[in-house]
Amino acid sequence: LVKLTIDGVSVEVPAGTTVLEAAKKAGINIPTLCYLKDINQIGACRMCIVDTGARAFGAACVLPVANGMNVKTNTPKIREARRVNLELLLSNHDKKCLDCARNQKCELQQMCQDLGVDDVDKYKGKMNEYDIDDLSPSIVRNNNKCILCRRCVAACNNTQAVGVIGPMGRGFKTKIGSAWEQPLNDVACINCGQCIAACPTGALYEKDSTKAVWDLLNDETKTVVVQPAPAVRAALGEEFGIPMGTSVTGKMAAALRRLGFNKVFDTDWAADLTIMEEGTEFIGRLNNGGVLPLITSCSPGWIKFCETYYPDFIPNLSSCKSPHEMEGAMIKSYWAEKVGIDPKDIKVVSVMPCTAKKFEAKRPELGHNGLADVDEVITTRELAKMIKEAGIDFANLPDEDFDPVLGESTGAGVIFGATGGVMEAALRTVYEIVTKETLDKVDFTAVRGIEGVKEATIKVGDLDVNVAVAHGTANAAKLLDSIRSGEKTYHFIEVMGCPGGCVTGGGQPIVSAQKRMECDPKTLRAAALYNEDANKPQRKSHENASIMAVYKDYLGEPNSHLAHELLHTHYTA
Ligand code: HC1
Ligand code: SF4
Repeated sequence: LVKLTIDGVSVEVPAGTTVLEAAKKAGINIPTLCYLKDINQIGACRMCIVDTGARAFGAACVLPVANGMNVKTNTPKIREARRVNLELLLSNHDKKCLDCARNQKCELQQMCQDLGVDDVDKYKGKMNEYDIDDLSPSIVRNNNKCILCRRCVAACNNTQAVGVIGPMGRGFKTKIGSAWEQPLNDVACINCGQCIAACPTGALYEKDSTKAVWDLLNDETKTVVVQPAPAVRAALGEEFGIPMGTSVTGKMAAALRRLGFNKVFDTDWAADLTIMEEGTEFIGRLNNGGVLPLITSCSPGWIKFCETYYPDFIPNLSSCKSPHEMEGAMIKSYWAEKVGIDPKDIKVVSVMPCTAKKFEAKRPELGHNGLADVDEVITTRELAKMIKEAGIDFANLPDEDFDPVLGESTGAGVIFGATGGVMEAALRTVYEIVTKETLDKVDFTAVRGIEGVKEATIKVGDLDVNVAVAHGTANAAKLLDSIRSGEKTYHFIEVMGCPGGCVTGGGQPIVSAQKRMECDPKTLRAAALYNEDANKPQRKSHENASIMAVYKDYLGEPNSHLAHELLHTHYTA
């Protein structure tokens, strides 16, 4: 352990700890802007400067602790230097906070307030003026709000191994953009939104769909049906001051009903349906010498990554549509028929933790009879915005249920939202179908947790099934490389495009860099889902009575001709 003093407080921390982390341990928050734990640690913005008695101030985020170090984080000189830093950033920042997507959640705004910046125009002068890039179906980039911290660049490059954005130009003309100044829509962006999650300001945000959804809700000729994704319930409460890690399923259903949706269904139902389809596909590939490993296909960012960067793995992808697309297809076929509504008059809105789902919903192959399976996608953040706009007192709502039958799910559907959840849900069903035995323990803990790549060997009857789980496309790339090189062989793989899985998708409530030092949203939000799963009366997809009834009355068998027509798709290299 290393012993040092920070602002007169003595601290003991392991060697290699940064001064920033050591200070946090001592209850001292050093301001940061470019720092993002485990993602961007470059000491560039100079907001975290501290005085160690050395000739120059050091950047605490990259400064390792040393024995006997005496650190001052809060001297008049340091405070003044930080204020000047902020004032210089503001001199080239558009400062239109009132209509900014990040108003009240902006780290720059918060810091100006915390550090007492009282003249935002102190260094008024020439400013860059950039066009807003809003051609992507998922992501909007507004460089007028960019502070060049490079957190988005690190997320895109390192966490996602995509690297389609980076700094360009020099000096005053430096900006973040794509090669040849192309819009994001014209480069190989996978729409994951991890750049948004990393951005401290309003330079990156999702393409707004709330206006389109309000219009649908006001259209009396349409039946508007909503379905929230598994991960939304694990984080929506955060937008209303409810602690991270609290699942708000019942309040969410109540809020959706109060917003005026005609039916409040649940993507978790289709997650159970996905397990029936994908589990059957897996057993079929095992028995018939099909292409293995089978790789899950729920995450549209991952799908685009595979299509773009690893097209040789396309035959490995499950042909299953993602659950919310399946739900949309079933709403516009099975349910429409049941209630006697023309599918043309039904509009399906998905609430997703994901920005790539906006892109996915527009894929022309994801529809039936000329109708898209899903009409609009809003993120968890956009849903929170709509709830606030409607004046709904979310925190005090009663718990309500989803509507039957496309709102009835098992615990297996719930855990889809966390990395490893789809694999665990599939194993619960595949095991029982293959062995015809009841599982003693449905928890497959080996595939839980936030390790980048998880592996397990599961005995299913006579067969040792090798499974792997990767989250974040950089981890997926590592996993695929190990298969390509012949180093690893697997039967079944789950990939989710975002680190942590959907719970920390690009459409989830923003967690500031300071908060990420205190807790890990990946773990806390996942715990909310595992807890909900543990308390569900049914925890295996094949025990979902409404799914079984739909097979009996409508689809026939899993992977039937009709199931293929409605619930499966193909991919393009
Ligand atoms: Fe996901 Fe999925 S789990 S992809 O991670 O398979 O977004 O939550 O809705 O469709 O069910 C996201 C989450 C979500 C789908 C499901
Ligand atoms: Fe990169 Fe994902 Fe952002 Fe696209 S959406 S720029 S792939 S981080």
